Amino acid sequence: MTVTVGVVGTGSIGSDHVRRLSARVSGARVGAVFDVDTARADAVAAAAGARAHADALDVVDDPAVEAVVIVSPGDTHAALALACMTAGKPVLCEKPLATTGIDALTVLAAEVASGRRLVQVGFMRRFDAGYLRMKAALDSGAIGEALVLVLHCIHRNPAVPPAFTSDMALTDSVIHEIDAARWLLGEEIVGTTVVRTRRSPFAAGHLADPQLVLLVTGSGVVVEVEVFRNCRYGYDVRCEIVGATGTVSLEVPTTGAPTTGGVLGRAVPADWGERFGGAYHAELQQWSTACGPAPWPGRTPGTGTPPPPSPRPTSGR
Ligand code: ISE
Repeated sequence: MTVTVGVVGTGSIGSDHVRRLSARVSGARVGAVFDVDTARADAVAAAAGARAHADALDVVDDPAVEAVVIVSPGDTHAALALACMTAGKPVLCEKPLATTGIDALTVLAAEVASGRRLVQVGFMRRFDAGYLRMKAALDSGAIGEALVLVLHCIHRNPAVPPAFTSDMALTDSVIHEIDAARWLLGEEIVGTTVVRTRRSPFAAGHLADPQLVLLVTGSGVVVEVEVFRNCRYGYDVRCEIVGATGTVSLEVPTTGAPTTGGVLGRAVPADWGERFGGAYHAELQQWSTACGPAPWPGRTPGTGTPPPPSPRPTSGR
C-alpha cells in the first residue's frame, strides 16, 4: 500500500522531503507539489513524477493526494493545516505550526473538534540518533535518578537570508530546543527570558544575533539556549543535560576529518540537512507509515501518528 503525498513548498527542506519521499521512504510517493517559484516546483515535480499545482490548496484538495507535508513559509502553516483537516487528510507540518499563539490554538482546537489526530509538527530531533541516545540515558537514570537540573544548548547556523528576523530566531530556530526540552524532560515550559547579546558584525539590519534564551520548566529545570544565526563556521547544534550525579551530551557527529599537525580534526556540518538528514528520513518514514492503512489500537487508518506516551508525572525532571 503506497501513500500518495502532496508537498507544499519546494525550497531547500521541501525539495529534500520530496526526494526522500520519492526515493527512500518505503510505502510513499509524491503525487503533487506547489511552490510560489513555479519553475522550481515544475523541476521538483518532474523529477518526482508528480503534478505541479498552481495553488497550495489545489495540492490539499487533489483527490490523488492522501496526506500532505507543509514546507512553505511559517506564516502560511496554520491556514494550510486547517485546510488539510477540513479535507480529512493527515498533515506533517514543518515547524512552526503557526507564528502566533492564537493561530496555534486555533489549529489545536480544530483537531480536537475533528476527533482525529491529523496534525504532526516536524520536530525531527525526536528522531535523531544522538537525541534518542541522550533520552535513553536520561530515562535510565544514568545521570541521577529523575533529577535534571540544567540543559545547556547551542544552536548555531552559518548564515541567514537578509529577511530573517529576531523573532524568527525563536519561532524558526529555538522552537527545536523548546520541543526537545519538553520531550526529553516530559514536562512543559512555564517561563521564558530572552537576552540580547552584543551583535554579530554579520547580523543584517536590526537582527538581534546572537540571543540567549532561558526556558524554565514546571519543576524548575532551566534550559539555556544560545541561538546564533551568523556563526559562519558551520551548523553546530549541541545539548548537554546536567543531572544530579552526571551529565549526558549529544555526541559530536562522526566525520572523516583528520587530526594532524597538532589540530584535532572535527568537520562541522554545513547545514541542518546534513546534520539531521537521518532524522528527517526516520520522521518521514514513521509519519507516512502511520498515514497508511495499518491501524493501531484506538486509531482508525490514516489518522496521523500513534498517540505519544502519556507524559510522566513531573517528578523533578
Ligand atoms: C530551520 O528552519 C530548521 O528547522 C533548522 O533545523 C534550524 O537549525 C534553523 O535554524 C531553522 O531556520
